Amino acid sequence: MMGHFTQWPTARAALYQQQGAWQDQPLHYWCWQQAHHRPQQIALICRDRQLSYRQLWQAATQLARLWQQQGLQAGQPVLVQLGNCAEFYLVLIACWQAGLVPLNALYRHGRKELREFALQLQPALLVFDSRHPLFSGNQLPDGLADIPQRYCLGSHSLANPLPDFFQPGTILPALSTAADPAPQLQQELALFQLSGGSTGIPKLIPRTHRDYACSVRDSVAVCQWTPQLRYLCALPAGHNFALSSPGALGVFCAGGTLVLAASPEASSCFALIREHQVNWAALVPAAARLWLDAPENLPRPVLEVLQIGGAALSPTLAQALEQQFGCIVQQVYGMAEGLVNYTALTDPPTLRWHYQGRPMSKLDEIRIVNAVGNIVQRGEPGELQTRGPYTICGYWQGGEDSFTADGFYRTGDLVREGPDGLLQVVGRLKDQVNRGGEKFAAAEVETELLKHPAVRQAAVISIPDLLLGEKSLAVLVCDPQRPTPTAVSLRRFLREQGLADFKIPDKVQCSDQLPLTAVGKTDKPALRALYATIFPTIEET
Ligand code: J2J
Repeated sequence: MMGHFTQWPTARAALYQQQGAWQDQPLHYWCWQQAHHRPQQIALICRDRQLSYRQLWQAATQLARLWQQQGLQAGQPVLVQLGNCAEFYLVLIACWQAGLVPLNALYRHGRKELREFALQLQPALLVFDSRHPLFSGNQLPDGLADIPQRYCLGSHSLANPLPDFFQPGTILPALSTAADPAPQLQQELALFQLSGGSTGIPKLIPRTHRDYACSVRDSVAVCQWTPQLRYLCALPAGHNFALSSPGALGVFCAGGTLVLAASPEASSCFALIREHQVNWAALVPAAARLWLDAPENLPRPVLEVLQIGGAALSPTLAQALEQQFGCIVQQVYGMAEGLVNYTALTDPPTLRWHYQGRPMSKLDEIRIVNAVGNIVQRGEPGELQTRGPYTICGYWQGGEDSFTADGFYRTGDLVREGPDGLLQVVGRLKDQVNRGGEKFAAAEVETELLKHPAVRQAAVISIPDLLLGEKSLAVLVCDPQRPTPTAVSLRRFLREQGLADFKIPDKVQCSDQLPLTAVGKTDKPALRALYATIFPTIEET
C-alpha cells in the first residue's frame, strides 16, 4: 500500500506487549470466537433480519474468499460508504479476514470527501450503497471510476452486487476449526478512521489491529459488558464512538447483541429499544436532546445506561436524561486518534453530570499544558496531550505537527482536571467546528469559499446553538466590484463543489475586513467574540 505512518517506538511497544495491552488477536477474532462458543446467539438485528454469530462469521468468510479470488490482496485499502445495516459489519469482517484495510466514509459524506479519500488511499476496492444519491443515474462520482473493483448494495451498472449471503437457504462455508484467525495480522493496519480535522486536507488515522483491539477490550472492561448486553447503534456505524467505545466491536467482544437503528430519530429508536429490550445506547448530545423532547417516553425500566459523547453535554441535560429515562448517563470523551475517557457507572451523580471521564487504560499517559508547553497547576485549564497503547503516533502520510517530540498527541482540546482524575472539557484550541458531534476543519470550508469569484477573504467560525451545541458562520470579505453573493447562492456554490451538507455554513455574513493577529492571520478568537454579541448563547432553561 502506498503511504506510511509512524509506529510506536520500540520501548513503548515492548511495554504494551508485556503488560498485555497488545495481544495476539486481530479484530475479527471475537466474531470467530463467538461463532464457536455461542453460535446461535444473535450478533446483530437489522430491521427484520436477525443474524447469529455463526451466520455473520460464515457470510464474511464467503465474501473474503470471493474478494481473494478476484485478486484482492492483504494490505490493500478499501473505500466503504454504507449506512447502518448488517452489510456494514459483513464488509468490515470480510475485509479483516482477507487482510484488507477499510476506510468507512460517513453516509453523509459528499463527492468532495470521497474523491479526497480515494486520492489519498488509492483503494483497490469500493463498496457503496446504490441508493445513495451520489451514485444515482448509474454513474460514479469523479475520482471513483478508477477504483478497479466495485461492489454495491442494490444494483448499479458500474458495480457488482454484494451477494446476499444472509438469504435463508444460502450455503455457507463450514466454520474453520483451525487455530485463531490470522494472529500475524495483529500489528498490521486494520482500518482508517477519520480525523475531525483542523487543516484544509482531511487527515486519515491509521489504526492497527492490536491498538484498536486494546481500545475495545479496555472499553468492554470499563463498561462491564457481558453476553446479556443489547446495544443500540444509532450513531453512524463507522464513527469511532459507535464502532469501538465499546460500540459494535465491544458487543462482538462481549458476545452480546447489536441492534441497528437507521438514525438517532427518537420514535424509531424507542420502538427498537422496546421491541428488542435494548439495555445500552450511545448518542451525541444533540440527539439526546431530541430524545428528551420527544412526545413519547421510553418504556421503563429497560435502558440501563445512555452513553453520551462526541460533543459537550451540559450538566442540566445529563440530569434531565437520567430523570426522564430512569437510566445512568455515562459520559464518553474520545477521539478517533485514540484516547477514550469514560465516567464510571459508580461515580456519584454530580461527577457523572459535570465531568467527561477519565482515561480508560492504566497505560494512557496524559498531561495538561499551557501555551508554552508547561504543565499547568492542577485544576487549571490547558491543552490535553496524550500517548498510550491505542493512541496513534502519527497520521497517515505524516502531519506530524500534531505530535510533540516525545510522542504525545496534541488533542487541541482545552481541559481541566477535577476530582478523582476526572477530566472536564472546557474549550477547544483547534480551528474546528463541532456541529452536533459532526466535526470539520474551518480551513476546509474556507478553501472552498475562496473558489467563489466574488469572495476575497473567508473565515469560518462556530457560533453557539441550543440544539446542536454549535453551528457554523462564514464571515466573508467580498469583491466590491462584483455583485455581493447571497447566502443562498453561496450555499448552492458549496454544494456544487460536492461538500458534505453538514459543512455548509448555517449563516453567512459579509464584512469590510477580518480582524488580524499580530502575525497577520485571521484572529478567530476576536471574530468569535464579535459574533457572540450578535448571535448570543441561548441559555438553557
Ligand atoms: C466534549 N467534547 C468531546 C465529549 C468528543 C468516543 C466518543 C467520542 C468520540 C469522538 C470518539 C467529547 N465532550 N464527551 O472517537 O471513541 C470532541 C473533542 C475531541 C473530538 C474528537 C469515541 N467527546 N469530543 O467524538 O474523533 O474535541 O471522536 O477531541 O469524532 O470531539 O472527535 P471524534
